[in-house]
Amino acid sequence: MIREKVLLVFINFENFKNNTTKKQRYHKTINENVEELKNLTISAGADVEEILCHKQDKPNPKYFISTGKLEEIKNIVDNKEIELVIFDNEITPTQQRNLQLKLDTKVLDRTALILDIFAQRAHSREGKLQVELAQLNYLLPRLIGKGIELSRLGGGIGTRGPGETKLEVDRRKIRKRISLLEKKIYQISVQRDTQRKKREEKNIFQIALVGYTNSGKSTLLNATTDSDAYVEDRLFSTLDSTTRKLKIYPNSEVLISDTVGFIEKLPHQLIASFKSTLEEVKRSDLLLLVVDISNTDFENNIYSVKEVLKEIGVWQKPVVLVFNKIDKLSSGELNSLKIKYKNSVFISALKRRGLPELYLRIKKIIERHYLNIIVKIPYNENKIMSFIYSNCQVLRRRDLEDSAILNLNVNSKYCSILSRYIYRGRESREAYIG
Ligand SMILES: Nc1nc2c(ncn2[C@@H]2O[C@H](COP(=O)(O)OP(=O)(O)OP(=O)(O)O)[C@@H](O)[C@H]2O)c(=O)[nH]1
Ligand SMILES: [Mg+2]
Repeated sequence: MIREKVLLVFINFENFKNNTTKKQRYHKTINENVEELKNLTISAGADVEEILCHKQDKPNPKYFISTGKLEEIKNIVDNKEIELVIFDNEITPTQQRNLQLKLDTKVLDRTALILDIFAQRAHSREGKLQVELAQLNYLLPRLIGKGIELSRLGGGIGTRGPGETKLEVDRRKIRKRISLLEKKIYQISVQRDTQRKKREEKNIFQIALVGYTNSGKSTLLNATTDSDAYVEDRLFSTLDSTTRKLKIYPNSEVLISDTVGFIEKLPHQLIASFKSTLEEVKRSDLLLLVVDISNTDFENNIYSVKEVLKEIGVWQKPVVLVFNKIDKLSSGELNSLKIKYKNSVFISALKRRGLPELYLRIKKIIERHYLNIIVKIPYNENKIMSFIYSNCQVLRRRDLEDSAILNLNVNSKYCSILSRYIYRGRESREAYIG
């Protein structure tokens, strides 16, 4: 495969700062931004030839970048035979078109780059449909008027996914395709919902692995379930969700799911299209937020993940911060982080270190999730009796003349259903033990 030669452009509308200041606390420093866009470009299969950082007061309406700097870019493009210019900033469809005409080369922004990586990684039918939907939603406003003639610019980054011919069809056809894709994705999600409902009815405890891309979620899934999910040192290796039984509970039903990783400024088109994949996260009882502790920017990464979790409406769930890759730290560094993050778990998914502590934490949360109650059920209440046997763990049962007294472990969400059967007699413990 031919690797495209890329120029990366960063424009800062404030002062450049290499250190994180209070104001920038939750934004990457320019160096970290450069590093991340570089990694994204490499993950997309291209070579970074040149990087250009520029400070500007405000965006130029026509070209986004100032005209002086544009000339400099034009020279670099011509001299180094650059085939693709990627802006870290979001540029408007009109600016993108003007830049392409002026530079006579392909121009993309960070969103388009991420969409391209997703298009390359999508293998399942659902994944492909979701990425195509996100790409078409991104392309639609870019097809105004004359449209961008991507086909003229050949293949490579930004042209994968919906084929060339699709890009040339008019907006009406694209809209039609979008609604067809939405329908297909909906149909798949309905099938998946049925499976999920079965799990929910069975009172299965579900854990979801969430975190920044490349933090080690799939490695942790493999370590905790003896499976072999795809792992690689690149961004967005996983797109589809995988669900497995947790090893520490081989005979009971505790499931753990791995899913797509997040990134700062994750394109909203992607979040919208991956709704059904992210449903796994929405339905879970516990989130393990996996953090690559060896990444100097891990605190910002946690913040970005929280932002996405808020956006999909799951930030209220119990969350455990799982700091991964501790094998890459010195014991001094590790100890000071352990003091700072007292309630977190520190592991190395790769070297299988710290897993017993993680299991202990999960067990405690599961125990809290299930309440131990004693109920008295009259024999003629068949419905509630069968509900109990299919949804609760029956620890002990004592049969009386007209009813049974049961000691149950119940998912807290079912307590309201059972509340009127709670056996409150002063002798309840003895009655049950009796
Ligand atoms: N040193 C070290 N490397 C690790 C550890 N856990 C994972 N890795 C490496 O980190 C890289 C990414 O791991 P993955 O498990 O694919 O990460 P992920 O979070 O699933 O990534 P995406 O699916 O791309 O979002 C791989 O090269 C892993 O071998 C660890 O504990 N220590
Ligand atoms: Mg993964």
